[in-house]
Amino acid sequence: MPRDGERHMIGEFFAKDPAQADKVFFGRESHADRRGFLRGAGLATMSAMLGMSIPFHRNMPQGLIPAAFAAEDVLVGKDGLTLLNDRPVNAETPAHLLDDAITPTARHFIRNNGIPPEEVDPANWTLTIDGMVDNPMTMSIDDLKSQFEPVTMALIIECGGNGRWAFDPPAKGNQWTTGAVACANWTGVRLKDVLNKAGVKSGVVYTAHVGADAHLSGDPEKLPISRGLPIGKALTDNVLIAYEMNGGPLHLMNGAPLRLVVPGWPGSCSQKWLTRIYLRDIVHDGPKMTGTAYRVPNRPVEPGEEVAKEDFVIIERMPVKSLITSPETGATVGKTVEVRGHAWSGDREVELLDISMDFGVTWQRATLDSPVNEGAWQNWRTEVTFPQAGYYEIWARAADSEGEMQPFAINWNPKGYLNNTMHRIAVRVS
Ligand SMILES: Nc1nc2c(c(=O)[nH]1)N[C@H]1C(S)=C(S)[C@@H](COP(=O)(O)O)O[C@H]1N2
Ligand SMILES: [Mo]
Repeated sequence: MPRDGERHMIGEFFAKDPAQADKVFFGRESHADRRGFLRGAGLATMSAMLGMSIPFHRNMPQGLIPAAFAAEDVLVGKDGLTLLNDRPVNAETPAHLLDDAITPTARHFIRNNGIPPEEVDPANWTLTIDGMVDNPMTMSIDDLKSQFEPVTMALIIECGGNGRWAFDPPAKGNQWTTGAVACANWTGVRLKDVLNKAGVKSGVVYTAHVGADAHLSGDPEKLPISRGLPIGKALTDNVLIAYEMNGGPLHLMNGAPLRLVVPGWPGSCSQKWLTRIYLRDIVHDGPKMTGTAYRVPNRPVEPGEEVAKEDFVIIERMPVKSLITSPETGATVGKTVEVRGHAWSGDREVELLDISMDFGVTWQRATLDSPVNEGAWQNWRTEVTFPQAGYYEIWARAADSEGEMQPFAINWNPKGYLNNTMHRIAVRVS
């Protein structure tokens, strides 16, 4: 095994400068070029780090980081997640492991932009509220618990890039399939209550969030990510500062001991390892708020189209979407099977969920539960009877209270956000 520092080198290189890393290791000039392979200096470096040659290096898919470099210990306390990157740690949950109405802590996906704090002490953790407030405050977690009404809610966190793997031309970043979404039970206090106690000054337009994780470069002056919310969103009832996850402590990778949970908006709004929120009279301009991060074009664009920076807008609510969590894709089932899953739509309610087993020619309506609270996903189920043995696909399609329905074709955008195409699974009927 390579030494610890080296082990992370490749992952870090890809994280910092994916275009350059692609060029060095795979000889690709652009992400549209799928013919890249490991060669030249890139191959030499990788082989040197492994301490031996890679006989089948020509078969390695573009961008593949050898499993030998992936730390085995980064998913402690997680169950069955797929590791997409080990520095920063990014791991998603296979759809069939998201079958529970409430996602167990061990199955909540992980999306890190930087390096999490190694140890956290809930007893000495503080949260500062400042910026444009009447009374700046610094509170311990015990202060939060004693001064504000505790609330427990089932809340969805979904990464803005969930589904990015399907983009063609591909988009840089984590190649999430369907598993960067979860709905855990979060206990905490309302952000609204805390901000109102601090006193929101007139003229405030945005919040700004700060966490205790470190930038990948190790530069202590840099934050890996600092996003914010329009003040109107921050003052809604289901935005929580959470100190408990599923009745227990937060998992360290999910932001222990304190985080924001902003359901229905890109997961990046839900700052982990939360230490500070300050209020601003401008749209927050922290890392990953500006440029094209978490932004989409203000109009539909052609796949591969170049979009001018000024035509990008900040993503707010996440679109209508659903997931089939049972059966597991690829399963062999009997002639009649219960199909079930979840559906959600940021800031809205899902009104119907249809499934098809004949490639979208006919659809059957599933039984759809109401959300247990605003910001939770909705469970659905239906029984399907197949006409005869053979290969089938089951497709699921949700529509929400505004009539927005999941599309079949991807709504391509340069950064690979908001893919809410229908979920498809394969089943074999014996
Ligand atoms: N401090 C901090 N907060 C963060 C991030 C991060 O890298 N650092 N990642 C954000 C992103 S992009 C997402 S999608 C969610 C993921 O939350 P999870 O890792 O608990 O699933 O956390 C958000 N909060
Ligand atoms: Mo994210």
